[in-house]
Amino acid sequence: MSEIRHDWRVSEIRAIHDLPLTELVYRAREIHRRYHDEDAVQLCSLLSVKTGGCTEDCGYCSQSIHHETPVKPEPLLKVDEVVAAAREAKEQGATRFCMGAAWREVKEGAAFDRVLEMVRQVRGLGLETCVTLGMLNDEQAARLAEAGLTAYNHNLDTSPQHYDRVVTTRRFSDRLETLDAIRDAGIRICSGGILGLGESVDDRCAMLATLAARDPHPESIPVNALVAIEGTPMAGRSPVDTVAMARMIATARIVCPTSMVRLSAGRQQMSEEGQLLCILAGANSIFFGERLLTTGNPGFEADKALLGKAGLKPLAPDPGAVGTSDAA
Ligand code: SAM
Ligand code: DTB
Ligand code: SF4
Repeated sequence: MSEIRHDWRVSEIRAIHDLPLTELVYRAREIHRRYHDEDAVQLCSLLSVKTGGCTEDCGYCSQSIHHETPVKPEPLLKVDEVVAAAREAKEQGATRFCMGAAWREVKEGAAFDRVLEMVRQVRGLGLETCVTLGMLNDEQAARLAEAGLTAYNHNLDTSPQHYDRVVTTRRFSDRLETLDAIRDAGIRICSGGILGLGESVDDRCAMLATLAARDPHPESIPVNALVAIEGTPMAGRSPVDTVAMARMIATARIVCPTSMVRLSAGRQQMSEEGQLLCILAGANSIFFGERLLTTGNPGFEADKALLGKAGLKPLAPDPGAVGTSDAA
């Protein structure tokens, strides 16, 4: 039977998730070695190009107008500022650059035109280029594809059942529709979730089942640990257990063998050993640089030292993702 399946039952995923950690990690590594470089970790940098003032009410987010958080709304960055940050990330060793905007959805007009120009220029540096701009229609997805976008990030965040306890201003089905628009435009999908939103283990497995049901699987699955932000409804939650992160990552690796599984938000709250356990469990990417969107992340030097200590190397650029015609 093929290992690439789209008919995973939640109970099957749960059985894998609950294996003894040693066996779970062993199985994840077997799959990992078959489909991925054994000792390479992709370094991705992240930049908030439009911060705060978002009309959605996502319970975890510092950028929602529904919560009083320390984040001050800021206008859309200028193209040159973004390109300078992308160039710096590339010099440090990043091969992928992700730009986030605190929008409920993309709107036509000058702001979207500017984001398209950011995509063109970042892609022109020879970096994989990802954006996360909220909901999107077919025509907007096509324009992003034409600008050279590699991937679009749009997280499911949690299970369909738990979704309305986290966000009430949109539906889970809205998320799936945006994923369809991205796929139809030929853009790679980056979609994952967050641990620590009060979900059950079955919710985590149900989210993975929803991702795995997509054909093809999302090329990229970020696994975030909640960064509990002052002023949000999730403030004061206890930090996500590292072993729970490792279990989720290993399960994602087994259920979606070819996907990049990304150890995303929450690393600053983890020990070095905890982060390495997640990499051992099948994560092959980290966010690289001292900022995520509005919160901190270990800096370039700390991460180079961590990978060096573990004998891991930065993943080389993927010619399939950045093309060969770049004047990089
Ligand atoms: N507004 C767009 C959207 O929601 O799709 C893009 C930006 S949004 C900040 C990108 C993703 O970051 C969210 O889907 C969520 O998964 C993740 N995220 C946001 N705040 C977080 C937090 N405090 N802890 C962990 N992950 C978070
Ligand atoms: C993803 O899954 N995680 C990133 C990226 N995609 C856009 C965002 C993490 C945000 C963490 C909280 C913050 O910095 O505001
Ligand atoms: Fe934050 Fe994105 Fe939700 Fe807006 S849509 S509140 S930016 S996570």
